[in-house]
Amino acid sequence: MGLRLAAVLLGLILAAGSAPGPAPAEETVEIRDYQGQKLDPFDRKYDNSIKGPQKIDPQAYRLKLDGLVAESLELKYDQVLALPRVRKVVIMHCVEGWSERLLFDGVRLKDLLDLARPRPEAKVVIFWAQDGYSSALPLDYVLGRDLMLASHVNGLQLDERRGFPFWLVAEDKLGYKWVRWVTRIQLSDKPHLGFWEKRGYSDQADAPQSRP
Ligand SMILES: Nc1nc2c(c(=O)[nH]1)N[C@H]1C(S)=C(S)[C@@H](COP(=O)(O)O)O[C@H]1N2
Ligand SMILES: [Mo]
Repeated sequence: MGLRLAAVLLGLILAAGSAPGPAPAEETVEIRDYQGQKLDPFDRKYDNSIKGPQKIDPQAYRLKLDGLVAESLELKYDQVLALPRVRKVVIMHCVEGWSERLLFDGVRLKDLLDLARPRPEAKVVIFWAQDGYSSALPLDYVLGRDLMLASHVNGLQLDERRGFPFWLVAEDKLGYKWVRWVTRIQLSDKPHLGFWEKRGYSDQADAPQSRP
């Protein structure tokens, strides 16, 4: 093998080695066991969402970032996915008493927000969804807890039921903070009561610490 070819091959191997693993979109088999942890299934029969599953056209979809930001943005699905990918097992607790342990792939909210640059007055992050649903979290919490916006669950791309294109992984907060079908992320200096918060559910929404 020529030296030149060897160098090219080495370059390819190094590039492959530094990639964050196989792109989740290429995975077709659901992951149900991850690093020794049993995961709950991607598919579920029930859906408690206010208007049921949402159909979003991936081509027409734009994620809006606006409000108290230096630069308002509209990002395509692929532009969001081009950010550094993160993968994590997280448990979601619904206020009704059930919970789900799932493997999430997505991007950091911090990386997304960095693109729009929140103004110093911004204190609250409001997540809006295709079905008109919303919920909000303190900016400090979103950044401090290093929350992610998920595109995949158990290695599979989100679907109409799970929340395609993006599902907020509101770690340690109750399920109603986990906004699905996210279409807009708005920065504000005022508290915002979301769909369930307006109907009397806690805006703090702390989840139980663990699941038996
Ligand atoms: N856009 C949107 N996101 C939503 C909801 C909703 O109705 N609309 N329901 C929330 C609630 S209450 C829970 S527990 C989780 C999971 O809801 P599911 O049980 O209907 O899957 O999604 C959350 N995200
Ligand atoms: Mo819920």
